[in-house]
Amino acid sequence: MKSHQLSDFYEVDALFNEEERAVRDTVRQFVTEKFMPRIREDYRAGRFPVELIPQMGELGLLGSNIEGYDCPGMSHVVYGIIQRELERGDSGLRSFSSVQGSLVMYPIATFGSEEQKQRWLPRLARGEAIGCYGLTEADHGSDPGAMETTARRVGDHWILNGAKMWITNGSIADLAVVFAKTDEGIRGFLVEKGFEGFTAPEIRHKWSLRASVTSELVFQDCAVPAENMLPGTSSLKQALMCLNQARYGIAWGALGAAAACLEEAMAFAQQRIQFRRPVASFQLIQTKLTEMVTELTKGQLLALQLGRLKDQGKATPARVSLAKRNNVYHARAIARTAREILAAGGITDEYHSGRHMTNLESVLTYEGTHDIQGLIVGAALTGHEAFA
Ligand code: TGC
Ligand code: FAD
Repeated sequence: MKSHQLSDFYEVDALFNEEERAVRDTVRQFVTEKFMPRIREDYRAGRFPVELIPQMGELGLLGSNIEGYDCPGMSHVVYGIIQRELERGDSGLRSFSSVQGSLVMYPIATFGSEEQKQRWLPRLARGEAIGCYGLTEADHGSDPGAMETTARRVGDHWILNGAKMWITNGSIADLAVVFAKTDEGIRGFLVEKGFEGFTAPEIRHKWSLRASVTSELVFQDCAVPAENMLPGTSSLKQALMCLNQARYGIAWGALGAAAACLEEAMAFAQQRIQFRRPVASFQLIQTKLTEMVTELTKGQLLALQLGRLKDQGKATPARVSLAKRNNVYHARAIARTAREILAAGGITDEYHSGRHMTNLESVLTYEGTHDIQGLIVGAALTGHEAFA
């Protein structure tokens, strides 16, 4: 079976319209031609390919579903397809786009002042400015409402103190969207690179997402001008609204990583000879491949229907969490099974499945862990919150 038939077994892509198919092909070509030739070296070096950012902007891959202010204004399904094709390359490439679009441009577009939108959105869409999103702290991950970072109003400034942890893009960002506790509740702030009292040291030596920048954000009496507060923020709710956007993209993105692993495992199984036969001819390998195709296909149907619901304004947080939870979990299982089929070779970077496998460990954890997504769905189903 040809690889596109294998990774689209139920012809789900045939349900795409012309624009959706065109975007899929453009992003796949970009990833194949510009990203794949360099990912091994970037991953080994622990480096994000910043050189590709302007082209991502040109292609409309940054904040593709944000409208106005020179942003692409495409549908949520198109946004999902973009995330899927980026993550076929690497979860770190998709992370960059997720953070820029869903966690930086979305809050500015939704909670920002007219001046903030005009100043930042066009530059972020073009990739001329890079953003990051600071919610998590070292001691407060799943429970961000317990954050300790504070912002105190002094004259025409807010003074920020505290630290955020595990922040994607942190050290390369021109702008950090940071949530902090104030006397009036949790509010969002636009903290700019170079503000006195603000540093963003990079976290090195990761096993996972090595081609993505992860950092700490430290605020020591950092003075942020009053006009940099996001006026539409007043509680944790607005921070959580951003997460719905990014979790939605991840539900699609994980499918890209899974498809890449499936295709790699199948190609290997067909050409690898043991006991005088291709290993693809063994029953145990075939049931592994069947399981992989089954879960990928189910995930694709889930993502597309979620996308159509989102375009109709019906993607509730629980619907988004269900898809993020399911698709990442099964993508991780698919990547592990691919590595198993690749056997010894699969533990080296001659193959990509091992890289996807370790990346997906982060994806399962960030944007709310697998179990937190389960509790979000459980609360919506039963009416009983079980977080504490
Ligand atoms: P809780 O009391 O339940 O909620 C507070 C208020 O917010 C409302 N709400 C939501 N609104 C919109 N969307 C959602 N998903 C919402 N979830 C809750 C809720 O209705 C309430 O509103 P109101 O009007 O009554 O005030 O809040 P809680 O403190 O009990 O926490 C709930 C919980 C555990 C679900 C939440 O905090 C959570 O989702 N925890 C997981 C944390 C997380 O996902 N962090 C992600 C950080 S960003 C990241 O990982 C980026 S990775 C980027 C990359 O590289 O791709
Ligand atoms: P904890 O919350 O300490 O959880 C520990 C364990 O306890 C987990 O298994 C969890 O599922 C479980 N647990 C917690 N609460 C419960 C409960 N009530 N019931 C049952 N089990 C529970 N954050 C940002 O703000 N911005 C970013 O850009 C960002 N990027 C990231 C990039 C990477 C590579 C990584 C790894 C993380 C990133 N994060 C970011 C942080 C991420 O969102 C958190 O790691 C995640 O929310 C989990 O928090 P934690 O690691 O502190 O785990």
